[in-house]
Amino acid sequence: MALQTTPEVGGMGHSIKRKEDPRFIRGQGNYVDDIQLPGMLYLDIVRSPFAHAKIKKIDTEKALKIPGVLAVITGETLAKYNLHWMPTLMSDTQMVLPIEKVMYQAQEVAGVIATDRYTAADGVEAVEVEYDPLPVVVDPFKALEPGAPVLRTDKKDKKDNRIFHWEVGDRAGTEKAFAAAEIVVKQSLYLPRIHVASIETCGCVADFDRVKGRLTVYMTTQAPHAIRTVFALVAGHVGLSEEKIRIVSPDIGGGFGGKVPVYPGYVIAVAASVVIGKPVKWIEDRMENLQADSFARDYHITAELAARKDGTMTALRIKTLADHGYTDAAANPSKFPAGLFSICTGSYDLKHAFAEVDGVYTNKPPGGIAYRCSFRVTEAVHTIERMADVLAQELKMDPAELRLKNFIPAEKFPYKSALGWEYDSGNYAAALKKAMEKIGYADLRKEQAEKRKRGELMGIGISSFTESVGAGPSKHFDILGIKMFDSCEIRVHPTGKATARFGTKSQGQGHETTYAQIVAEELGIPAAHVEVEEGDTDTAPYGLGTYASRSTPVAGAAGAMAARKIREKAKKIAAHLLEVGEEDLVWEPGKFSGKGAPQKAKTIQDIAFAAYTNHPPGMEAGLEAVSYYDPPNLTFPFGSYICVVDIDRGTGEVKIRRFVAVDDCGNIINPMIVEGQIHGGLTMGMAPALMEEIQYDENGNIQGGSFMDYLLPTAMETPKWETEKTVTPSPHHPLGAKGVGESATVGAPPAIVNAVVDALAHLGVRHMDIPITPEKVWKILKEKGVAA
Ligand code: MCN
Ligand code: CUM
Repeated sequence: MALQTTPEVGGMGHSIKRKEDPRFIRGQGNYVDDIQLPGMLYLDIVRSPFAHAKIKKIDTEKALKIPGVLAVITGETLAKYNLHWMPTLMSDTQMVLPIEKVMYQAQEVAGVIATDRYTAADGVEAVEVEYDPLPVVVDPFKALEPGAPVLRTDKKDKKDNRIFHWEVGDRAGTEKAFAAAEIVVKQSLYLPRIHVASIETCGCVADFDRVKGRLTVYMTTQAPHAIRTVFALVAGHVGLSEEKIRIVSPDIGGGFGGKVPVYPGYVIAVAASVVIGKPVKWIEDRMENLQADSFARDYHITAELAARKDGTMTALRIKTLADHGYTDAAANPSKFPAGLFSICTGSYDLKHAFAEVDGVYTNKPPGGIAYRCSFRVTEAVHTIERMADVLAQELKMDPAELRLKNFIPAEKFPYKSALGWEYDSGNYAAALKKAMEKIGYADLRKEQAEKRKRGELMGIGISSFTESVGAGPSKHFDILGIKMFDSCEIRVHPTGKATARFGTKSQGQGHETTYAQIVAEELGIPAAHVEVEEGDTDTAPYGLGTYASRSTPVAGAAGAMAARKIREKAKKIAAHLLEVGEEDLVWEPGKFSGKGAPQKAKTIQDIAFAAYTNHPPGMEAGLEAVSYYDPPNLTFPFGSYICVVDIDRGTGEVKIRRFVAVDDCGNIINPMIVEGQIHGGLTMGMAPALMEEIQYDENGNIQGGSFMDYLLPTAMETPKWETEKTVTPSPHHPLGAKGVGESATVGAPPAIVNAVVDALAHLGVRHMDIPITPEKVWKILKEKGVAA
């Protein structure tokens, strides 16, 4: 895209430095835990050591005797206000605090309110709870067996542990295609439970003002407006009505989806503040964050891919068991219990597909999908990109050749997929070819063949993913009935500077910079003079928040549309000032001039001043606009990643030697920020591919509840990422942009797995589940007799 604005204005395409960084780099960010209010109390939470147990007794006496402990809140306390249960985003129900039984290890059992954090922790130690252990269901397959203990005894009609059955596609047509197939490959895959580990854990400061009857909650939320509405719906009956609630998301130290759900801790803090009339702070520690907050994945998948002998894919069939823990608290759009899993046909021109997903209750923490993914796209992409390689291996075909053969051709866009999506634009072959060229694909294959002769293990893996991000359109996407649009309000001040407010909330993505660039692009006001605000429900227009890489596709579009409304008004003012007709005006970023008379021009700053000092008779003063944008479609960013690995035959360690990522997110607002998103995303894709997993033993004890067992990559394990791009604009987005925030996390894992399997393929290895730990690899090497 040609640059329209100068670097000083800094519109689209300029890598201007992030406005937020001076405060972040200097440690001057304002996070929830930085907030100190007069008289503030602290909440700490008693948690269950058992995964499933009856609560016989909660004895608070000793705790209440500790000087500084003011109250112990239990399920019984909340039940008085009917606040002991709350709805989840998937219209299931979740305990705030239990009365009868606990359903997973680390579940909230009681809240202790004290004058400082340490006393609150002492209070937690002193609360005595008597439990009576119940049979634990950990395995989702066993949970569905007849005779399995029914977990949700609170649901009177519930006779089993199935949450939902969901299916999509043409079952009969797909079966026919499979029956007629020349070749069928089948593979089971497991994407384990993982957990985002943002630098900042979750927390809030709830501040109820008894005089005004007003509740302010500073909290780590990616969706402040939606949270305000949920609070009003849940607590309206105790007097918290929506205009009396203010949610403020200050700076957020990483969200990655984990800060979308409502956690019991927030509700307990709010209830405590309302009852006591003082501000109450609750901040999770790292182990609480890992053990009790929303998880991701936990998908048990069986996939079948049908093809012709020449490698043409003909049909895809997928069956999935989704472990949601004790309640379905997934952050999904309401009508999509399996999120956007139906993007599983990926980048391929598949005529027939059918997918089904069953959601299951187990004794694990609730949730689903919170880990840098657009509602289960990660699981879908992993499946199809793995299956493409399984098929290539079966046919002894090069995996790049197989992909190039099956890609949806560039001229077929907009493309209607077998499972119902309309892909907006794409050029998949161009991205893969670019990646192959950059990495030197042909030479690497030669090197691999030579190394194999010498017994060295080297593999090359490809992933050509398609993402679907930016929910709405609101006709398909809603959360608890709230339509998924987003918003922007721009005010241009008399001196030509602007304030722009959005319904989203940055957690590190750089919105203060990129949104300012959108306004700069559309109005020519330098990005440096556009102040961006988000996250305060008292000031920002209503929006659905930041997740599913929707900020650019939806709120960014709203920004462009609001700016265009301002430009329309500015044009009328310019015509008045220049004494010409509107039709005789030409716009270039930052000014209107007369047709054929460029010396007669009025800058946006001149016009802004006039809007308050000399506006045309009959026109309202001021220069402001608001837009609520409902996108006509999702955007479909894509890319091709190629990974080269070397495997140590002595230790089984996988070393990523090279990783080339070619991404296409349409027109780019800030190339440097996009590159940063991709670097971070790739590291966050490598993590589950090689390291991260949360397991439970048969008693439901978590086996990854601290950083001692839950491994995160550091700079040491992170390779040098090599990034490239192609640009295929979105035809429906006002700026031609697509989202990019999750692309790399979605695209990277299968490239890494495919590389490892490729290194071991000649030994008869066809698939490996993530995380690919040295131990797993070493066991294979040992078994095949090649361990050094
Ligand atoms: N961008 C751009 N040009 C494009 C697309 C995006 O310049 N064509 C810029 C945007 O303006 C924005 C950034 O890239 O500054 C990401 O934009 P977008 O793809 O719209 O994603 P969101 O802003 O909606 O961010 C959400 C996404 C998600 S869902 C997760 S999870 C994730 C991710 O962003 N969490 C993050 N990246 C993260 N990065 C940080 N630092 N912290 C997180 O918690
Ligand atoms: Cu699923 S993580 Mo992001 O969509 O906030």
